[in-house]
This record gives sequence, C-alpha cells and structure tokens, in this order.
Amino acid sequence: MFDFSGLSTAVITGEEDVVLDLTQKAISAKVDPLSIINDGLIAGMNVVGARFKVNDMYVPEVLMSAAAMKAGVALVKPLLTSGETTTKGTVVIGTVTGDLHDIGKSLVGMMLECSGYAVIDLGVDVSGDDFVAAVKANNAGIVALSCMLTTTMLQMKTTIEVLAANGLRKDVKVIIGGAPITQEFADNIGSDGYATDAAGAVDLVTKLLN
Ligand code: B1M
Repeated sequence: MFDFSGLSTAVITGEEDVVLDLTQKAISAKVDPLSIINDGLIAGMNVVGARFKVNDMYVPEVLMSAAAMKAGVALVKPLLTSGETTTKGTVVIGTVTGDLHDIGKSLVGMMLECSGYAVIDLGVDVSGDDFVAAVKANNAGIVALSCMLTTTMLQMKTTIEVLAANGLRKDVKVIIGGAPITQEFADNIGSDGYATDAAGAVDLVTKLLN
C-alpha cells in the first residue's frame, strides 16, 4: 500500500513541488486516483483546517497549502476523466456570495465532469443573479451551491429565492454542500438535496436528473 504521509505533510507545509513530485510517484505506482485525493491531499488539508482553527496556522500558510493541494488535484484530474463524448446534463456550480473557498467546490465540479456532466463553474462569491444568468445561458438542469462559512450559509437560501423569483425553480434542481451544511439545513431552505462529499454529489445529481 502507498504511504500517503509524505504527500499529506507536503500539503500541510504548503510545498507545491513536493506535492507534485509525490502525486506523480503515486500515479506512477498506479495508486487509485480517488485515493490520492482522499487519503493524501484531503487528509493533509484536514490537518490544516484543525491547526487553522486553533491559530496554529495563519491565512498565508493556509493559502500555500491550498495552492499545493490544487496542484496535486490538477495532476490527478486527467486520470478521472470518463471519456464520454455526450453529456448527461448540465450543472452550474459555484460558491455563494461572500465565500471565497473554492477547493471543495472545484473537486465536486471535477468529479461531475469526470462522470459525464457538462459543468459550468462560476467560481467563488457568486450572486443569485449570476446563477440565474448561467442557468438561462446554458439551459442547466442542476444548480450546485457550495459554502464553507457559517456566515454565508444563508446565501444559499437567498440564491434559491432568486432562482424562484426568476421562474426557474420548477425546472432546475438545487443541490448544496460544504463543511457547515447539514441535511436539516438543506431541508429547511428548500433545496433538492445535500451531499457530504464530491462522490455523494455525483450520486445525487444522477438521482435527480433521472
Ligand atoms: Co477558511 N475557513 N477562512 N480559508 N478554511 C474554514 C472553512 C474554517 C472551518 C477553518 C477553521 O476555523 N477551522 C473556518 C470557517 C468557520 C466557520 O464558518 N464556522 C474558516 C474561516 C473562519 C475563514 C476566514 C474567515 C478566515 C479569516 O480571514 N479570518 C476566511 C474567509 C474568507 C471568505 O471566504 N470570505 C478564510 C479564508 C481561507 C483561505 C483563503 C485562507 C483558504 C481558502 C483557499 C481556497 O479555497 N482557495 C481557507 C481554507 C483552505 C480553509 C480550510 C482550512 C480548508 C478548506 C478546504 O479547502 N478543505 C477550512 C477548514 C476545514 O474545512 N476543515 C477553512 C478541503 C476540501 C476538499 O474540503 O471544502 O470541505 P471541503 O469540500 C468537501 C465537502 O465539504 C464537500 O465536498 C468536498 C470534497 O469532499 N462539498 C460539497 C463542498 N462543497 C460541496 C457542494 C456540494 C456537495 C458537497 O454540492 C453542491
């Protein structure tokens, strides 16, 4: 079994070169790409989160960890591609207004893309109006909202309200996710579903579009 400790440590210390090197070694050793992400990269980022919480790491260091993690994910991404040529449906994804966290959202988008969906990634700090415009422009069937801060959770409710005010709620399913989200919250704000991780989001989209 591949030893992921070096890879996780390099995410924690924000050493992008080392992350790239060890991710490449894992790929060459034919380690399951999802395992590289979950057991290596996300495992490291979980430690960053715990240390950030108790002020044992600060924003500049966390940004370096985030950059290192993204570099590793980018290396793994081509291995996850489904190879399908027709899309199963279109998903508009973004992190809600006021929230700048994009790693989890991008992972969800990547997994959806790799599972055969067309993904329109609007990035971070996305307003309800921007979601509406993207749904209309791309005839999307799903809006996927990500949020990592308790202070921005209610922006998900606002976004759903803006979609409804624009007459889109009937035809478009809304799914939500992110560290502070619970099933109870998802039900309370009238979303169509909640997933705890990227693989769960793919299952949810598949269920909702069938
Ligand atoms: Co911020 N941050 N951060 N941060 N940050 C958290 C979220 C925090 C929990 C850290 C902590 O205190 N332990 C805390 C929030 C506390 C709270 O609200 N209760 C926090 C804070 C406070 C802040 C600032 C306010 C700090 C400050 O400035 N004082 C600030 C806010 C900025 C803003 O957004 N306006 C801030 C800034 C930052 C950085 C910019 C430094 C950086 C973000 C860099 C980037 O994203 N490009 C950052 C980071 C990296 C984190 C932590 C450490 C890691 C997040 C991450 O990328 N995890 C985070 C701590 C933590 O989460 N434990 C923290 C890895 C990623 C793979 O997981 O994003 O959870 P995650 O995504 C998962 C699932 O959640 C799920 O699937 C993903 C893959 O499995 N998922 C979905 C996500 N979206 C989904 C959507 C779905 C379904 C599933 O369907 C649509």
